[in-house]
Amino acid sequence: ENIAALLKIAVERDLVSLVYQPIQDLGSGRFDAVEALMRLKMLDGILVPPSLFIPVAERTGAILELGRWAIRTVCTDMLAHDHVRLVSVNVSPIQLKTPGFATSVAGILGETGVAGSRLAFEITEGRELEMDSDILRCISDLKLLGIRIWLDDFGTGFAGLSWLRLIDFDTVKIDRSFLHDCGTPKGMAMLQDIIALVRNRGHKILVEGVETDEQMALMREFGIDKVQGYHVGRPVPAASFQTKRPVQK
Ligand code: G
Ligand code: G
Ligand code: MN
Ligand code: NA
Repeated sequence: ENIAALLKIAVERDLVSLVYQPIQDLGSGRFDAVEALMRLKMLDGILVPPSLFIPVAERTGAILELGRWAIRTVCTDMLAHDHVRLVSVNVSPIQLKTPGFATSVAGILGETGVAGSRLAFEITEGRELEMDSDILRCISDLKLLGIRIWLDDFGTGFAGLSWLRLIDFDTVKIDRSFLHDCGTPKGMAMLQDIIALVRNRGHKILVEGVETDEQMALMREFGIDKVQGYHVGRPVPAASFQTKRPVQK
């Protein structure tokens, strides 16, 4: 339909872009990591939300070209921003399952001269795709390139727990709904349980959706490794990165 047609011309017509949202490391206090988020606009300039176009891109296979474009763009943006230590990129399980994906990533790293250790790939537990040996092999190839593997939106799907058993994620991102629900005793207990579960398995923890001073204080009290959310900073284009910090609050 409409979006599918748009996705076919998105790269060549410059309809797709990336914004970067800062991630703060609470241990060091540094804002030296960012998450790359894709933006798609229609021909009239109106933005299409990712919740609409990513599923279509996955269904039509357009995610493969868009994904390669995103990784290449992230790498070239990083060359101009030495102070950004790490960029996390959302990667669909469809990409991981495509033969040659890790090789094409290695090619992009080689051409741009960016070290794999400056990238993390965020994987969201798939709705329609199960973890299988192809994906596991791809993940181990990516790790050999130095790329970190993060689990995104943990706690929102059905597969998260089994993925934790199968994959040694560097960092697990706890979905923002758990932080937003922690105003009630039940919600707070749930957040603490999830944190304990992830921590006891040896993964670093990033909590998403930190919006207030109170939430920030709670994250410090809980010893959370990294935080992300409007309190830390909103997504911005690479051109507006600050010199010392990826993004101004
Ligand atoms: O800002 P926000 O609405 O962009 O992001 C919503 C969701 O869209 C993200 O959490 C992520 O799951 C997805 N998303 C954003 N950018 C990308 C991308 O480049 N690739 C993939 N596969 N998903 C993305
Ligand atoms: O990859 P993921 O689905 O987590 O993408 C992050 C999404 O969450 C993006 O759409 C981004 O705009 C949104 N987001 C980031 N920080 C906040 C926040 O503090 N509050 C809310 N409500 N949304 C946020
Ligand atoms: Mn993400
Ligand atoms: Na997320």
